Amino acid sequence: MERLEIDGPRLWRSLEELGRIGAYEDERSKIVGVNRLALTAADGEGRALVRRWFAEAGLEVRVDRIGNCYGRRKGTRDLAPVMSGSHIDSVPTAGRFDGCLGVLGALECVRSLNDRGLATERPIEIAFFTDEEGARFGTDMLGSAVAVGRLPLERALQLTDRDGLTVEGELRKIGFLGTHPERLPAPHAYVECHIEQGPILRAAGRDLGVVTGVQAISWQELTIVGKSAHAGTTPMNLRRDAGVVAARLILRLHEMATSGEYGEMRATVGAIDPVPGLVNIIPGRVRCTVDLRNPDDAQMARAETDLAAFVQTLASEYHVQIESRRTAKTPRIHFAPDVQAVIARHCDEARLSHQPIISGAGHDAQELSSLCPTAMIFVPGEYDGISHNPREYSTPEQCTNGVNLLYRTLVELARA
Ligand code: HGY
Ligand code: MN
Ligand code: MN
Repeated sequence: MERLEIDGPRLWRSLEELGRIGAYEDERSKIVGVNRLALTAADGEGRALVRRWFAEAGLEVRVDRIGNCYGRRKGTRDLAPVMSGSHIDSVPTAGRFDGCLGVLGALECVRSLNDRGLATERPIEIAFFTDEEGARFGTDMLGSAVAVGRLPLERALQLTDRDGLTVEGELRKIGFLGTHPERLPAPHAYVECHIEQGPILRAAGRDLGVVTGVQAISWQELTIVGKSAHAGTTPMNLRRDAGVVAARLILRLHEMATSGEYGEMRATVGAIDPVPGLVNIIPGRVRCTVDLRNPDDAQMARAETDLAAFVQTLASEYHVQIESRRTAKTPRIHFAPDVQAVIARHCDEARLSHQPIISGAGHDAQELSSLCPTAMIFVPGEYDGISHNPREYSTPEQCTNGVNLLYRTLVELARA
């Protein structure tokens, strides 16, 4: 079969059009970023646009009870579909590619099949999943985790954001509280195209990455309760300063991650909210988040245990209470070698350089891997692959290479 090619400019136009929804100008860098935080009006607008594109591509569209949106292209035989997709919700300071390349890339594969009038034996199903980022409701891969049964629907619908608004209420508000059952029947296979979001492929001069799996993720929210008091009159020995405890925690996490004692661990305290947060009052409360990543489950478990012990020593040393709430936990994931092999073979046939790479970020694919053989294609990024930042950027050529590989891989897997 002559080489399958997508319409690269059409893919790029779709990325640009979706990227205009929730666009904002970063006041410092003047770079245009994207803010389509999960289930906000902007996310709703982006969802409506992509759902319309699914319908215009002739897909059978459905929305499930957690707001996941699927589009199915019939096959010549009624078999389990080959699936592809990702997310279009974003962090508040995003670029145009994280997640969107995977959803619009899958759509471009369908559009290209339609252009050629090409039938596949297996149906091809594409999707965008709800709240992959977890930035608003606190746990990542929310929609795909419900679809595969890792998270119960009721618990997911009742999650709340900082203002106490629920997932269910916000889905209803944007018109995506669907009625279709949320548990996804096992696809035949799942392949996701995504930007690497890191420096490795670009630095190695590789065209693409064949993703071997995803590192373990552990998120928790700590609430440190000391005592608010006057910053001037309160002697140092009488203080119960929650801010100092948070600072000790941040430093300890940095030491743990850089010491090598926990393997290739990464640690981030991304959110720190001191209360009352005023210059002349000792913070009596601090809410902060802990994000741990580790490619080794045993090292992750050791780090979590040691962190919990350290938190206890801080509590007694500073006479504060510290409460920990786990908000996300996923193990190290290994993707299917045979799906990776199909991707690598198509890279070789297209004379595109590639290398195996583990994903530093979480993805919907890690949830789908519990249902079916799964793998991912990574596209390099410019500026050290920066992501979760308006500077996120992959070139039209890098995106076209990645989606061409997705296209060829899906068509091959769709042969019964
Ligand atoms: O946090 C992550 O790894 C992903 O961006 N949700
Ligand atoms: Mn993503
Ligand atoms: Mn992301």
